[in-house]
Amino acid sequence: MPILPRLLHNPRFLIGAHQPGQWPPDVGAEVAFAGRSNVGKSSALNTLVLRRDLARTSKTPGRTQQIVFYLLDEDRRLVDLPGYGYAKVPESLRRHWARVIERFLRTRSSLRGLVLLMDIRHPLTPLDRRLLDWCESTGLAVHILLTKMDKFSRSKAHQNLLQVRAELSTRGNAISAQLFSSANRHGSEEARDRIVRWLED
Ligand SMILES: Nc1nc2c(ncn2[C@@H]2O[C@H](COP(=O)(O)OP(=O)(O)OP(=O)(O)O)[C@@H](O)[C@H]2O)c(=O)[nH]1
Ligand SMILES: [Mg+2]
Repeated sequence: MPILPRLLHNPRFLIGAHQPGQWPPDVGAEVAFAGRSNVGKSSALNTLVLRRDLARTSKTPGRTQQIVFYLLDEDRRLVDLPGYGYAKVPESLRRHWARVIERFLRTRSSLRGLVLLMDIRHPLTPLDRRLLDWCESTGLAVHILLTKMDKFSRSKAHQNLLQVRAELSTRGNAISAQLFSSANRHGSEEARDRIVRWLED
Protein backbone atom coordinates (compact mmCIF):
# COMPACT_ATOMS: atom_id res chain seq x y z
CA MET A 1 0.00 0.00 0.00
CA PRO A 2 1.27 3.47 -0.80
CA ILE A 3 1.94 5.81 2.11
CA LEU A 4 -0.50 8.68 1.96
CA PRO A 5 0.87 11.99 3.24
CA ARG A 6 -1.02 13.14 6.34
CA LEU A 7 -2.32 16.24 4.56
CA LEU A 8 -4.25 14.04 2.12
CA HIS A 9 -5.87 11.81 4.77
CA ASN A 10 -9.21 13.50 5.15
CA PRO A 11 -10.32 15.40 2.03
CA ARG A 12 -13.86 16.76 2.17
CA PHE A 13 -16.11 18.27 -0.47
CA LEU A 14 -16.54 21.97 0.25
CA ILE A 15 -18.52 23.52 -2.61
CA GLY A 16 -19.21 23.26 -6.34
CA ALA A 17 -19.05 26.91 -7.39
CA HIS A 18 -20.99 28.10 -10.45
CA GLN A 19 -19.77 31.65 -10.03
CA PRO A 20 -16.81 33.45 -8.46
CA GLY A 21 -18.98 34.83 -5.63
CA GLN A 22 -19.19 31.26 -4.31
CA TRP A 23 -15.43 30.72 -4.13
CA PRO A 24 -14.20 30.22 -0.57
CA PRO A 25 -12.14 33.01 1.02
CA ASP A 26 -8.80 33.41 -0.71
CA VAL A 27 -6.65 32.50 2.30
CA GLY A 28 -4.30 29.64 3.07
CA ALA A 29 -3.05 27.52 0.17
CA GLU A 30 -4.58 25.62 -2.70
CA VAL A 31 -3.56 23.53 -5.72
CA ALA A 32 -5.82 23.32 -8.79
CA PHE A 33 -6.30 20.64 -11.44
CA ALA A 34 -6.87 21.76 -15.03
CA GLY A 35 -6.95 20.23 -18.47
CA ARG A 36 -9.09 19.37 -21.45
CA SER A 37 -12.49 17.94 -20.90
CA ASN A 38 -12.42 14.18 -20.19
CA VAL A 39 -8.64 14.11 -19.73
CA GLY A 40 -9.02 12.59 -16.26
CA LYS A 41 -8.81 15.50 -13.77
CA SER A 42 -11.46 14.18 -11.39
CA SER A 43 -10.06 10.63 -11.64
CA ALA A 44 -6.56 11.90 -10.84
CA LEU A 45 -7.84 13.77 -7.82
CA ASN A 46 -9.48 10.60 -6.51
CA THR A 47 -6.37 8.54 -7.23
CA LEU A 48 -4.14 10.97 -5.38
CA VAL A 49 -6.23 10.92 -2.20
CA LEU A 50 -7.01 7.17 -2.54
CA ARG A 51 -10.76 7.71 -2.73
CA ARG A 52 -12.94 6.11 -5.35
CA ASP A 53 -15.63 8.73 -5.61
CA LEU A 54 -14.72 11.95 -3.87
CA ALA A 55 -14.72 13.77 -7.21
CA ARG A 56 -17.37 12.77 -9.72
CA THR A 57 -15.94 11.21 -12.88
CA SER A 58 -17.73 10.41 -16.10
CA LYS A 59 -17.35 8.83 -19.50
CA THR A 60 -19.26 11.83 -20.86
CA PRO A 61 -16.94 14.77 -21.47
CA GLY A 62 -17.85 18.15 -20.03
CA ARG A 63 -19.10 16.69 -16.78
CA THR A 64 -17.52 19.10 -14.31
CA GLN A 65 -19.13 22.45 -15.18
CA GLN A 66 -18.28 23.99 -11.84
CA ILE A 67 -15.19 24.81 -9.87
CA VAL A 68 -15.19 22.21 -7.13
CA PHE A 69 -13.28 22.93 -3.93
CA TYR A 70 -12.14 20.18 -1.55
CA LEU A 71 -10.87 20.92 1.94
CA LEU A 72 -7.74 19.11 3.09
CA ASP A 73 -7.56 20.94 6.39
CA GLU A 74 -8.70 24.28 7.73
CA ASP A 75 -6.77 26.37 5.25
CA ARG A 76 -5.60 24.06 2.47
CA ARG A 77 -7.63 22.98 -0.55
CA LEU A 78 -7.60 21.04 -3.80
CA VAL A 79 -9.59 22.54 -6.67
CA ASP A 80 -11.12 20.65 -9.63
CA LEU A 81 -11.51 23.07 -12.56
CA PRO A 82 -14.01 22.54 -15.41
CA GLY A 83 -12.49 20.89 -18.46
CA TYR A 84 -11.96 23.01 -21.54
CA GLY A 85 -12.23 22.41 -25.26
CA TYR A 86 -15.16 20.01 -25.50
CA ALA A 87 -16.72 20.71 -28.91
CA LYS A 88 -20.25 19.71 -27.95
CA VAL A 89 -20.48 22.32 -25.21
CA PRO A 90 -22.01 25.48 -26.76
CA GLU A 91 -19.44 28.06 -27.81
CA SER A 92 -20.86 30.71 -25.43
CA LEU A 93 -20.53 28.36 -22.46
CA ARG A 94 -17.00 27.39 -23.47
CA ARG A 95 -16.04 31.04 -23.61
CA HIS A 96 -17.68 31.67 -20.26
CA TRP A 97 -15.67 28.93 -18.56
CA ALA A 98 -12.45 29.96 -20.26
CA ARG A 99 -12.93 33.42 -18.74
CA VAL A 100 -13.74 32.02 -15.30
CA ILE A 101 -10.72 29.71 -15.35
CA GLU A 102 -8.48 32.56 -16.49
CA ARG A 103 -9.85 34.79 -13.74
CA PHE A 104 -9.28 32.05 -11.19
CA LEU A 105 -5.67 31.55 -12.28
CA ARG A 106 -4.94 35.25 -12.43
CA THR A 107 -6.54 36.37 -9.19
CA ARG A 108 -6.34 33.56 -6.58
CA SER A 109 -3.49 34.53 -4.32
CA SER A 110 -3.74 31.30 -2.31
CA LEU A 111 -3.06 29.30 -5.50
CA ARG A 112 0.38 27.69 -5.08
CA GLY A 113 0.48 25.66 -8.24
CA LEU A 114 -1.43 24.15 -11.11
CA VAL A 115 -1.54 20.47 -11.96
CA LEU A 116 -2.15 20.39 -15.71
CA LEU A 117 -3.33 17.08 -17.11
CA MET A 118 -2.74 16.17 -20.72
CA ASP A 119 -3.67 12.92 -22.41
CA ILE A 120 -0.37 11.26 -23.33
CA ARG A 121 -1.85 10.38 -26.72
CA HIS A 122 -2.31 14.06 -27.66
CA PRO A 123 -0.36 16.41 -25.41
CA LEU A 124 0.10 20.18 -25.80
CA THR A 125 -3.06 21.03 -27.71
CA PRO A 126 -3.55 24.72 -28.63
CA LEU A 127 -5.71 25.27 -25.52
CA ASP A 128 -3.08 23.62 -23.30
CA ARG A 129 -0.52 26.00 -24.75
CA ARG A 130 -2.77 28.96 -24.10
CA LEU A 131 -3.16 27.91 -20.49
CA LEU A 132 0.62 27.59 -20.19
CA ASP A 133 0.95 31.11 -21.62
CA TRP A 134 -1.35 32.51 -18.91
CA CYS A 135 0.60 30.70 -16.23
CA GLU A 136 3.84 32.01 -17.64
CA SER A 137 2.52 35.57 -17.61
CA THR A 138 1.41 35.30 -13.96
CA GLY A 139 4.39 33.25 -12.81
CA LEU A 140 2.19 30.39 -11.62
CA ALA A 141 4.06 27.10 -11.10
CA VAL A 142 2.85 24.22 -13.28
CA HIS A 143 3.29 20.47 -12.95
CA ILE A 144 2.11 18.40 -15.90
CA LEU A 145 0.65 14.91 -15.61
CA LEU A 146 0.81 13.04 -18.91
CA THR A 147 -2.08 10.84 -18.06
CA LYS A 148 -3.71 7.65 -19.34
CA MET A 149 -0.16 6.37 -19.84
CA ASP A 150 -1.61 2.86 -19.37
CA LYS A 151 -2.76 3.20 -23.00
CA PHE A 152 0.86 3.05 -24.12
CA SER A 153 3.83 0.77 -23.59
CA ARG A 154 6.31 2.09 -21.01
CA SER A 155 8.89 2.86 -23.67
CA LYS A 156 6.46 4.74 -25.91
CA ALA A 157 5.17 6.67 -22.88
CA HIS A 158 8.70 7.58 -21.85
CA GLN A 159 9.54 8.71 -25.36
CA ASN A 160 6.53 11.07 -25.33
CA LEU A 161 7.52 12.40 -21.91
CA LEU A 162 10.96 13.33 -23.23
CA GLN A 163 9.40 15.09 -26.22
CA VAL A 164 7.07 17.11 -24.01
CA ARG A 165 9.91 18.02 -21.64
CA ALA A 166 12.04 19.15 -24.57
CA GLU A 167 9.31 21.48 -25.75
CA LEU A 168 8.67 22.82 -22.24
CA SER A 169 12.33 23.64 -21.76
CA THR A 170 12.01 26.38 -24.38
CA ARG A 171 9.50 28.24 -22.20
CA GLY A 172 10.35 31.02 -19.75
CA ASN A 173 9.11 29.46 -16.51
CA ALA A 174 10.13 26.10 -15.12
CA ILE A 175 7.46 23.50 -15.79
CA SER A 176 7.84 19.93 -14.58
CA ALA A 177 6.22 16.91 -16.23
CA GLN A 178 5.72 13.25 -15.37
CA LEU A 179 3.85 10.16 -16.49
CA PHE A 180 0.60 9.32 -14.73
CA SER A 181 -2.28 6.85 -14.81
CA SER A 182 -5.39 6.70 -12.69
CA ALA A 183 -6.02 3.21 -14.03
CA ASN A 184 -2.88 1.69 -12.48
CA ARG A 185 -1.83 4.59 -10.21
CA HIS A 186 1.51 4.95 -11.95
CA GLY A 187 3.16 8.21 -10.90
CA SER A 188 0.91 8.92 -7.95
CA GLU A 189 3.70 9.19 -5.40
CA GLU A 190 5.63 11.68 -7.53
CA ALA A 191 2.48 13.76 -8.07
CA ARG A 192 1.52 13.69 -4.38
CA ASP A 193 4.99 14.76 -3.46
CA ARG A 194 4.80 17.79 -5.76
CA ILE A 195 1.36 18.81 -4.50
CA VAL A 196 2.16 18.39 -0.81
CA ARG A 197 5.37 20.40 -1.17
CA TRP A 198 3.42 23.25 -2.79
CA LEU A 199 0.83 23.20 -0.02
CA GLU A 200 3.34 22.98 2.80
CA ASP A 201 5.81 25.61 1.57
N1 LIG B 1 -7.33 4.26 -19.18
C1 LIG B 1 -7.47 5.32 -18.40
N2 LIG B 1 -8.67 5.94 -18.31
C2 LIG B 1 -8.77 7.03 -17.51
C3 LIG B 1 -7.65 7.53 -16.76
N3 LIG B 1 -8.06 8.62 -16.09
C4 LIG B 1 -9.36 8.80 -16.39
N4 LIG B 1 -9.81 7.86 -17.23
C5 LIG B 1 -11.17 7.74 -17.80
O1 LIG B 1 -11.44 8.92 -18.55
C6 LIG B 1 -12.80 9.33 -18.42
C7 LIG B 1 -12.87 10.76 -17.91
O2 LIG B 1 -12.37 10.83 -16.61
P1 LIG B 1 -12.71 12.09 -15.65
O3 LIG B 1 -11.82 11.95 -14.45
O4 LIG B 1 -14.16 12.21 -15.42
O5 LIG B 1 -12.20 13.31 -16.56
P2 LIG B 1 -12.30 14.88 -16.28
O6 LIG B 1 -11.06 15.48 -16.82
O7 LIG B 1 -12.59 15.14 -14.83
O8 LIG B 1 -13.54 15.26 -17.21
P3 LIG B 1 -14.43 16.60 -17.17
O9 LIG B 1 -14.82 16.84 -15.74
O10 LIG B 1 -15.57 16.26 -18.05
O11 LIG B 1 -13.61 17.69 -17.74
C8 LIG B 1 -13.43 8.31 -17.47
O12 LIG B 1 -14.08 7.32 -18.25
C9 LIG B 1 -12.24 7.73 -16.72
O13 LIG B 1 -12.47 6.43 -16.25
C10 LIG B 1 -6.39 6.83 -16.88
O14 LIG B 1 -5.36 7.17 -16.29
N5 LIG B 1 -6.37 5.73 -17.72
MG1 LIG C 1 -14.13 16.20 -13.97
